[in-house]
Amino acid sequence: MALSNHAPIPELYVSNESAQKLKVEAGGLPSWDLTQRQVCDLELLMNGGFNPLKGFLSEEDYNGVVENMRLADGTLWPMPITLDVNEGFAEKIEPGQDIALRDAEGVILAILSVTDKWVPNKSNEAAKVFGADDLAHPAVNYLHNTAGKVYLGGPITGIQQPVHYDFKARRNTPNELRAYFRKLGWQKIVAFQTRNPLHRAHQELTFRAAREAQANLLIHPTVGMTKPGDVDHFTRVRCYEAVIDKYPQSTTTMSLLGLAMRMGGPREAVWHGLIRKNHGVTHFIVGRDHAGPGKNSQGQDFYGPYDAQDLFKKYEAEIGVTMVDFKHMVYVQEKAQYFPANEIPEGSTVLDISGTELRRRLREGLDIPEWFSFPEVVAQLRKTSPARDKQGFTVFFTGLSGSGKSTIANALMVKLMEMGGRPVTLLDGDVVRKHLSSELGFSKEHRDINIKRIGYVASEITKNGGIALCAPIAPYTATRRAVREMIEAYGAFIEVHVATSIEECEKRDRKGLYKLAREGKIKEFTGISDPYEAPEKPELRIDTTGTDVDACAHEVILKLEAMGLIKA
Ligand code: PPS
Repeated sequence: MALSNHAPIPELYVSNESAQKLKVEAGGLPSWDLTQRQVCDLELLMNGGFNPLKGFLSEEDYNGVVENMRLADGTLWPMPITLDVNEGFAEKIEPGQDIALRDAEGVILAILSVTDKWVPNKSNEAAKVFGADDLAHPAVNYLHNTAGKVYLGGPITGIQQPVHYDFKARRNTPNELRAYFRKLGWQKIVAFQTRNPLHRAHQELTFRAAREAQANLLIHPTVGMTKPGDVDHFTRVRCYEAVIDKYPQSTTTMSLLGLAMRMGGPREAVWHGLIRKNHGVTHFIVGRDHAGPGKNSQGQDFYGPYDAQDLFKKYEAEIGVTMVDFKHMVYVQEKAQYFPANEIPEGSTVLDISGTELRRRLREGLDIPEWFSFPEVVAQLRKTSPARDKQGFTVFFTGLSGSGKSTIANALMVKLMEMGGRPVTLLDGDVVRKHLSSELGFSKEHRDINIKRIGYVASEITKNGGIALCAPIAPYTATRRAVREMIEAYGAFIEVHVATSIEECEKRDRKGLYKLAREGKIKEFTGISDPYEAPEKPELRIDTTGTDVDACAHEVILKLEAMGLIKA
């Protein structure tokens, strides 16, 4: 029976009393520490956001969902909600067993009664659910590189909600929203899903949608996991709060949804519709490229711009939510007003700023016009994306022992300190080995641990707006790439290959180590008895042969200037 948007929706929680008892009993069960994404999924399973699911999918339901978007009983459900675990854990678990599901702090949130255990065909899942087995898709990358190899399925007994310390008052369960709508007598509600800050085009679009549907408006942003590289949710919520009072209070409300998005385009739009239905919504806005993951490995869009609308429309009756479709909104200068892209008056001047252009303007501290966004929103965004010359960054020198890395890094440090403005930290190879990595040797495994420690410290410095200068040998390409990824989440990473030849390094032999290495008295010595994989495309390559240190450090300064990281 279809639920009215006011009636309560079934939850998977047990009563408070039973929860206390269960929690004690669950202490003795095998337990699984949930990943961040699994905590998001579990919360929506337990509070009815994923109704009619009663737990993590069984193998039969999973196959149906992957192959034709339906559970085994024929119910429409487009997204596999599975509990992925590693092989080591899976070996110890058999169907029929109960397991305790814990959050990152070890709190028991639920019990899973395992009915199914199987090894999924991930390539098939990627191709069917996301349209391509291509690692450029964030959910496909997650599936292959983060998710465990084995899936466990079965019903859930909910013990308690995951604890959120952030924006508590803005988070609502489906039943809380339903009760709110009931109290206010809202019959028609149009929801707007977003993972981005709201700019004027979004406001215009949501206004128009509410007007067209003659409905109240629910701004329903996702604050679980979104696309890697998105504006963090703390900043986004501050932006939403800055905009919400520009809406009429009597017909608009905002609530945060702790959903872990998959960026699955068309299938995701259908899923979003079902989730909103559970939250008591009657209409849902599906815009251009809804939940789009960006470009594939061939540089093309994964989905067509209106594929999501087409699929939603096809299943609209079954979803039980009316789609409000919207074309991309653009600003028409002469009218000083926003129009859907297909309704632009002839001969008018259209203004638009893409997401990429917005990020560039924020990075470079350039103007963001008022027709595009609200000054309060821009101010929040500028706080988290200061201009490039105010952001943290890391200069990572790599090269053979004695190539001149430390010497150039020291000279560079002095020059940057002379300029002032940001704190500078030098993580020199030798110094790190003394203070951070004193127990490590020079095997590949130990070198990798050493470099990842340096990368972690440098990423923290970069995140907090400082400059990290690193000068280890760092002989392995893959490890350097991992460090780059850690740092680029927060700021620029400049790899400088100090490409002084092995002959020159050995000739200098400032520490006498090459001689000992040749005599076999030092084992695994880089360049002599251990490999060095030279970077193929570093931001800068310097050969110190015949060039003085000052000139080398100056080359780095010029590079930093060209990248906008320092101002002359
Ligand atoms: S690594 O590979 O990045 O972890 O190495 P790193 O931490 O930079 O340490 C290199 C310094 O340790 C000294 N040393 C050796 N280097 C290479 N191979 C072997 N087996 C070795 N044993 C000791 C050497 O002095 C390096 O210092 P630099 O400043 O590079 O000359």
